[in-house]
Amino acid sequence: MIADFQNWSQSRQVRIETFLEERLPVADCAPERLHHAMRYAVLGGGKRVRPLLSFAAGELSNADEMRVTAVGAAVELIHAYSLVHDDLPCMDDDVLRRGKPTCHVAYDEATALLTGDSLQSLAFQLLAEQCLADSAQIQLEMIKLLAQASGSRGMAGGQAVDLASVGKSLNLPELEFMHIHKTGALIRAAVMLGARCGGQLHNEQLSSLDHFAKCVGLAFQVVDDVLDAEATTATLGKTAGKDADNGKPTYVSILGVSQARELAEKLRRDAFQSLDTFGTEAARLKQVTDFIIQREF
Ligand code: GRG
Repeated sequence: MIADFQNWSQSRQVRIETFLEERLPVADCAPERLHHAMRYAVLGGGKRVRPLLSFAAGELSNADEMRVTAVGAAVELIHAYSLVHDDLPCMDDDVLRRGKPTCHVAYDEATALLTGDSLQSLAFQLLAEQCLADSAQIQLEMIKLLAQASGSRGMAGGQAVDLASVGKSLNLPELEFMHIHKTGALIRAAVMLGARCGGQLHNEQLSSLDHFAKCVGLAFQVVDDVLDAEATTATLGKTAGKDADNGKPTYVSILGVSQARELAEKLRRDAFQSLDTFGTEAARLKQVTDFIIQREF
């Protein structure tokens, strides 16, 4: 079972990498520095958990793999843009990402800003270029879904709340609100977009899947907070202990490590329960969830 998941995830990671490699502008095409930085920020790193969720959710609706590859790659481009901007001195001011210098360190701040902007545009270009669904109406809904998940009522909004929370003490519901947006919105989009690449699911199935994705998004962040508190910079490939140093409220600062781990386990149970309606078809989604919760970086 473990070997089976490794084979499955590696083949999808390679597919995403190849697709991104081919769709990103070549580095020797003008403006070379910007194109070089875009490739630097996206290729050759990252666990690609969001595309893995898209592929696994796509299995629930018998989705075409090429469609899922396009949506997984688009989500990954939005994710890469968010990391580049998050690392900037005006935000988290970090020097290490995926085990290498952050984009603004390797290039410069202005290039990093433009890199994030261009990756975001490329994500939507990919969604517009590729057939993603059986009807144009569904395809438009899918593009809107990613736009909403990335924008001020999704990831960017969550980042705004995060920046405003530095040095403040948040309670658990406030922390949850922040992470449902900052981290959770894109994870939810990855799941829902993957599923929508295939045959139409019932509304009830879509809402169960959305609840699953919400739980996984929160569990992802709880684990991220535990890793930030417990793992080393070498393992993480990014600066460990950053949240505490920056005076940011986290699940660990509010609950402590042991209760934070219990919360991740509770979210896992809740997530799995909402997949009951799909029976054995949801096995892959459960495996990806466990990969997210058991990850060490
Ligand atoms: C700048 C608009 C804007 C948003 C930034 C998501 C985010 C918002 C910032 C990232 C900062 C951060 C470390 C958030 C915690 C959760 C997270 C997204 C971790 C990194 O994701 P992984 O573990 O990274 O999937 P890899 O490198 O594997 O892709």
